[in-house]
Amino acid sequence: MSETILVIGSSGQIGTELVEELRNQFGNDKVIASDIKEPQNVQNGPFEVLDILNKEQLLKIVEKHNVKEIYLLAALLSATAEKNPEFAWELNMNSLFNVLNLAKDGIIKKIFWPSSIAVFGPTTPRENTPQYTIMEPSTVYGISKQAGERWCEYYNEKYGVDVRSIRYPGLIGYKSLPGGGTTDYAVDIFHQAIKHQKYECFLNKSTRLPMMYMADAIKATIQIMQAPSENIKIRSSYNLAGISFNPEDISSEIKKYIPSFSISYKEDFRQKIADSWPQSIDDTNSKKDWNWYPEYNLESMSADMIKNLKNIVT
Ligand code: NAD
Ligand code: AKB
Repeated sequence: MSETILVIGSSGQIGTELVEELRNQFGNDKVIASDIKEPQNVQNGPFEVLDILNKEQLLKIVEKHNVKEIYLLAALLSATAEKNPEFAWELNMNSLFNVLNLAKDGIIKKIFWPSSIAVFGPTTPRENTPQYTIMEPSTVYGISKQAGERWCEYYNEKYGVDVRSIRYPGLIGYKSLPGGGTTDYAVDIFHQAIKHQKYECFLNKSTRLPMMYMADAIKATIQIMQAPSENIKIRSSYNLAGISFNPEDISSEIKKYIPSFSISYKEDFRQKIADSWPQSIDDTNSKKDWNWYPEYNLESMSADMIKNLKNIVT
């Protein structure tokens, strides 16, 4: 049987788009989608219900499909994790161990596991945050991502596991909805602008955060996985930069297309999380090691979001 790729957490914001693009590039039957919940949209290819915390179920699916590469996307994100810290730790860490151990045992060959800008904390330099810097995350999500990075590097050094990782910024796309993060406002704002011409933002107007258009994030994810192993010099996780903006910047951009749009502000607990994160990221190492470059800026991203969402949102 030919080798396949397994995407775990395929029904989420990133998984929905990643499965589509992997299938475009490698063929529908080569990509096995899996999630604890069924996908909302029809995906043209195999799907398995999988609870990543169930090691036996994972092994069965890996053997059934001769899986050799895993993209592990199942996790609780920053805002949801703060509401259930113990479970967030269990899911975010044990999912990673279950997959790392499959590679350690020689059953699979390659892993993609995403980290996040949440690995940084209030003591990190916030502008142009370097690859190597102070990392004292103050959220359970950030702590789990930082620990995950350490474990990825450890498994690579001790057991030769080929694991690759990116510290994604907040991701924005029109094909799927975000799953409980602090940067979710930057997707919701487009939906509300088209539906109701107004948006109440849970972050204040000057909260500048690193963000990226989903098309760029998917490109980076597949690019780092396709790069020759010797080019991947960092086995914890790579900084990745796209666009930095605050709610006021994105609101001005939306007004170019929807002049009646208005934004109001009502901070909630996510403000404190956002205040602990960088405002912009230095991704020199990604550019140097595996030729990363982003294609979208705030203007082109907003234009594409609005053009596509106008056909979807009613
Ligand atoms: P999401 O919440 O949209 O999707 C996660 C998916 O995992 C969901 O479909 C969920 O049903 C599934 N899942 C949850 N528990 C599971 C379990 N026990 N077994 C199998 N599946 C399970 O998240 P996302 O935005 O797609 O993020 C994917 C990964 O990327 C996460 O590790 C996240 O931390 C990371 N990341 C995302 C962003 C972003 O802006 N979206 C930014 C930085 C990092
Ligand atoms: C979140 O807000 O939790 C995510 C992330 C930046 O990791 N989008």
